[in-house]
Amino acid sequence: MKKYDSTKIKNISVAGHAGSGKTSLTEALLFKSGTTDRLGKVADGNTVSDYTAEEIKRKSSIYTSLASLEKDEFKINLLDTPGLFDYESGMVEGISASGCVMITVSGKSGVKVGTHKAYDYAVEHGKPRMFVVTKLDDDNANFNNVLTELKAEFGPTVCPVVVPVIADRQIVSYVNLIEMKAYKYDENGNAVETEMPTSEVSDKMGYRIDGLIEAVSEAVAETDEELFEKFFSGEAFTQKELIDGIHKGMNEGIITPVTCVSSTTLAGIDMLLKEISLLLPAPSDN
Ligand SMILES: Nc1nc2c(ncn2[C@@H]2O[C@H](COP(=O)(O)OP(=O)(O)O)[C@@H](O)[C@H]2O)c(=O)[nH]1
Ligand SMILES: [Mg+2]
Repeated sequence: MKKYDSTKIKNISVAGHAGSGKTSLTEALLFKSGTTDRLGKVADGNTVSDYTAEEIKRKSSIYTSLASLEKDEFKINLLDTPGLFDYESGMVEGISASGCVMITVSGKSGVKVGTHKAYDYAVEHGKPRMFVVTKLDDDNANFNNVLTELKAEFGPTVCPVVVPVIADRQIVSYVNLIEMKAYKYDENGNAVETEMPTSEVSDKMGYRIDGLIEAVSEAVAETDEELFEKFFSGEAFTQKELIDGIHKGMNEGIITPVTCVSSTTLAGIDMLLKEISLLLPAPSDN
């Protein structure tokens, strides 16, 4: 592995309720970035993170484990923390050692005690945070409900940056609200650009895509006086302004981005890797 200076290293802890998909997400990120050549499963006891005999037996993380990947010019260190309450000290250690916290929330079961714990520890330790809604491939996943819950529980800093487009109860594509582009995923989790949803489709989802794009700009406008003026003059932000604004807003704790994935089908994992590289802080930011 190359040597990296501190501006090019990102230390991220993966925290959240037990069973919300932290270990599977870590595994998916390692695989999609080309760091590993197979996608391990918690149930099969062959993930990078849960490697001790006891963890394999319990099918659950007990210890915090470190995995690294390379993306763009960055070295990304992922600290997969245990979510079980008995091992809570592991989560606290992981969060305090990292530069930011990726909080997993199950797309099926939503916000739980462990979600609040992870968020509160992150705030307490002054760490920027983001939410990753997992398990979107599951028939019982409901992104809209989880997003509504996140906004209700964690307030107006919550800002979606990737959302699924749902028609006839199926996910047809994912919209990246920063790029303003829609992607479909093939069976290998590779993205193919597709058309943005029509307003008819958007109307039925419980969230309107144009409203969400506007909300991202509004959140970014709050991060800087010049951007605030630009927003109110009705001018659209460039992609760079959106990215830099979210990055700054995260560092100041006034933006908590939300993205969504399936660690099983790998849908959304490439976008999350991009967000890690573009939005999340490096140690030099602090
Ligand atoms: N269908 C589906 N199941 C998932 C996904 N991510 C995790 N799971 C399952 O959810 C359970 C808990 O996942 P795990 O990664 O161990 O969660 P952790 O306790 O937060 O580390 C396991 O049975 C996983 O196979 C996903 O994206 N889709
Ligand atoms: Mg785990």
